[in-house]
Amino acid sequence: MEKTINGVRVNLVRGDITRYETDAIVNAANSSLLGGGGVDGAIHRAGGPAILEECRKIRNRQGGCETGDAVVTTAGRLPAKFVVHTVGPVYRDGRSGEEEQLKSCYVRSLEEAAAAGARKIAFPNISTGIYGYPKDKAAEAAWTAVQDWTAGRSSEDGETFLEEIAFVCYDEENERLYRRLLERKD
Ligand code: AR6
Repeated sequence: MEKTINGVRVNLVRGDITRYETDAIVNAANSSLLGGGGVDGAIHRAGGPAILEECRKIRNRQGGCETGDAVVTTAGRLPAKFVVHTVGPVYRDGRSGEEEQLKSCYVRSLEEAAAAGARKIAFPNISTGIYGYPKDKAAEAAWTAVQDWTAGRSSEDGETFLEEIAFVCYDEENERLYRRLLERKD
């Protein structure tokens, strides 16, 4: 399904993010930037070694990526131009700053993608796999962060750089949760 918020098209799709045609694909990475399982593994496998090569350079330069922050690399063989690697929080009890960190992942990814010149960006459901963030709470945080960021951009600049933000859900539950949020009148 599709919805326009603050002048930006928001697309909700179910599937494998590595196959999604966009400018920037967001990776749910870890602070080492050296790869892992889940969507991180899938992106490195599909994109090839050029991604890891750039990740190593960033690591040498700045020692990795902190939770809530984001860095940009090539997308290698993927259809996208860039991969934005962000590091979601590991969910503990919901009172350890997880929500702010997760929102920061979305905001920093949007900022980095914008700086790289992307007009379209696709997000996986950051932290909701191996990092154990409850899917309903994560979807709510993601949606709020994206709404707030697009609202801020459009009021400052008159128009946003972005054409499309896609939420690419791998599982049925996430797709259902995002659908409910997009259908909500707010
Ligand atoms: N396309 C879209 N979404 C996917 C794909 C895919 N190909 N594969 C999995 N997902 P996770 P995290 C969904 O575990 O929780 C890695 O080892 C998945 O169903 O990939 O942020 C990193 O290196 C889930 O909804 O990321 C870190 O160490 C969502 O992507 C750690 O996992 C996120 O699940 C990060 O954990």
